[in-house]
Parts: sequence; structure tokens; C-alpha cells
Amino acid sequence: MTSGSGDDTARLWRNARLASFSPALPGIGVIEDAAIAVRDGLIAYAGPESELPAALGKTETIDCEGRWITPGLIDCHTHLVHAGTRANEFEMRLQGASYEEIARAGGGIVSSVRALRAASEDDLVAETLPRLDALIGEGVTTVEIKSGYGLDRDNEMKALRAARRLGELRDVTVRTTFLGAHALPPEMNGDKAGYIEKVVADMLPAVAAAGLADAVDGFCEGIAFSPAEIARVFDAARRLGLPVKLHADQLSNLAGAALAASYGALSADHLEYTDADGARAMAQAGTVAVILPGAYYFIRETKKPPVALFREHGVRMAVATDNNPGTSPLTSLLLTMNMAATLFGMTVEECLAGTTREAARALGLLDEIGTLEAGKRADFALWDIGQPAELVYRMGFKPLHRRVYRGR
Ligand code: DI6
Ligand code: FE
Repeated sequence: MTSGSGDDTARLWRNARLASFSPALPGIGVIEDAAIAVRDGLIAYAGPESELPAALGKTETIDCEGRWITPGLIDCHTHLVHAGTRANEFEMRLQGASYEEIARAGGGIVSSVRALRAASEDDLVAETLPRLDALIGEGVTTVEIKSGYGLDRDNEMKALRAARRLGELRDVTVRTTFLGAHALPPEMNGDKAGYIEKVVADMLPAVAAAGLADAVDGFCEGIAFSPAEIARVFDAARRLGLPVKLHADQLSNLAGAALAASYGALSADHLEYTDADGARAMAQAGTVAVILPGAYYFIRETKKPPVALFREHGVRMAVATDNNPGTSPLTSLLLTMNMAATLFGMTVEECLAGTTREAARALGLLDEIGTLEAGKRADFALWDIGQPAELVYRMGFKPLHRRVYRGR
């Protein structure tokens, strides 16, 4: 090793083909006959091997044997920390029960709240690890995890602490999002205004003071919270200096996308019912559209997110699993890409950018991850594929050859 720091992460990955997603290159940013030099967990060089600075070549070298390398995949919208499944509700729905009937029978989101409140932090970590490992096994190096099944201060904080611990237990970056405004907890007896007051005056300040949230999210929907209620949560987030994102226009158009954009949200997510005004506002604000085909598929929604409108207005699109027990029990980001392509007509390039560069943008992390460029973290994935389209095309196949996290 020639690294002056004696750092053991100085390595050269050579004889590779890069899908770099560098904005300086067209499409997926292909670089043939390429090399990636890593120093101190960061990319020191990513480009043609023939142009590699000589000093960077004098180190431990790994021959990639012509394999494709992409940035490490990023799942930018999950509710990965939850307790129990809702497989029983799935069976009830298959037998014809509606969401309302299931909710009346004590099911739905409230059953996940009950289960999470009964679980210890250790239980949550243990239960979530297999889901996290499934994502990691497909080349994921960054995952966003929301709270939203605790719905009181202590249980929301428990879930967020569990999420943080997952990032210590595995070689993966965890970004946490406080989703206190996800649903109304049963003990509030229908008092939405009272609950929002608790969220902004008690829960969010405590979560922020403990450093447990990297962002704040809400569910803006008839069955959840109104735009005015979400605005109160966003105002509180702004006072605390936390970026916001929003579950918007999933089941109806409450102009959630435009609301998110008006707060400069990092992303607006779901967006099945978003209209041209919403798309325009998002484009102007630079708010990323996070497309979640798993929930669309699982609840057999028929209204598709307006991908063509997003393209027309220049809205960036990310793609994520939305892993949650109720509407998207999905732990494959590769299958999610296939769904985005097959169900919504997203292109291979959009799907791959949507789980790398655009997902990084949706998390506010584009300066650090999401592309293979000098200065970014050395998070990447080596694939046993003939062409990048295979990552989107196949279903249920695991083509990951090797995952590199911070150069290791
Ligand atoms: N939208 C969804 O699809 C999930 N949350 C949300 O805001 C549903 C969560 C659940 O049913 O447990
Ligand atoms: Fe969600």
C-alpha cells in the first residue's frame, strides 16, 4: 500500500464497465475499460483506466473481469422498522374484505401501531434485520427508514433509535425520517387537531433534540391529515432546521405535491393523483418525485403516477420499495425497478437513476453518494450481468457479485 495514512481502504478496482450516472455524461454515464481508485473510503478516481493518475495505481488491485459497476443502490422510502406482519389482512382481502371492514375489525395501520408499541427496541432491531439484509443482498448501501407506527413520543423515538442501531449493526447508511403525522392513534379518539399539536409541540422537538431524525414526513390524505395540518408539521420542521418530504396524492388529489414543493421538500412520494400544477410546482422547487410501484401493485390501485407529466416538466424521479406491512411488503429494490418499468413505463435509465442518483437527491445526499465520481463515498455494486438493463428486466434473480461499502 502506498497510501500515506496507512489506510487499508486504498484500493483500485480495474477492468470494469461503469454505469457512473455522472451528470457530465449522457444516459447512465457509461465508462468502458474503467477503473475506480478508492482512498479513505472515498472515490479518488472513476474513469477510463488509461487515464488513471499513476500514483493511484500503486495500491492493492482488484480485477473486476469486465463486470459492470453501479453506484450502491439507495432505497429512499421505507417503513422498514415495524413489528409483525399483516398477512392475515392480506388473506381477508383475498376473500373480499375491504380496507374499511378490516379497520373496523381492529386491523389496518392501527394493528401495526399496537404491535410496535408492544415490541421492545431490541425486538424491532431483530425483526427488521432480515428485511435490511434482503436489501443489502441486492447491493443497497443506503436506506431511508421512517417512523410512523409509534404515534406517541416514546414509541416514535424507540422506532427511530432502532433504525439508527440498524445502521451500526450493518455496513449500510441509514437515514431516518420522523413520520409522526402518519395516522391518528386510537387514544386520540378522532381529535386530529389535538394530535397534530402533540406532534409539533412534543414529539418532533424531542426527536430533533435527540438527533433521531434526518428529515420530517407526513401523510397528506383524506384518511390521514389535511394540507393545513401537514403545513403545521412542516412549519415546525422548518423552525428546527429539518428538511421535509411528503406522502402526497396517493389515493386522492389534495394538492399534496404542490404543498410539499411550497416548503422546498426534498421529495414528494407516491403521487398517483398528482396533476400538472403539482408537477410544475415540484419542478420549480427541485422536489424529487419518489415513485412507489410496490404499494400501487399491492393495493391494486389503477391510477398510475403521471410519469409523462414529470418528464415534461423536468421533475426528477426516484424509485423506492415503500417497504411496509400494510401496502408494500416488498424487500427487493431490483423487483421494484421492474415494476416501475412494467407498470408505469419508466425507462431502464429512469429506473436505474431512480435507485442511485435521484434517490440520493431525494435524501439530500447527492453531494456524498449516488454517482461514481471522485469525491463521493466509495459505495458501489459489482454485477454479474451482460448489460445494465438486466437489473431492471429480471424478476427474482440475484445478480449481485460484490457490494463495496465505503471502500470495503
Ligand atoms: N401510505 C402507505 O401506503 C402506507 N403509509 C402511507 O402513508 C400504508 C401503511 C400501512 O398500511 O401500514
Ligand atoms: Fe410510505
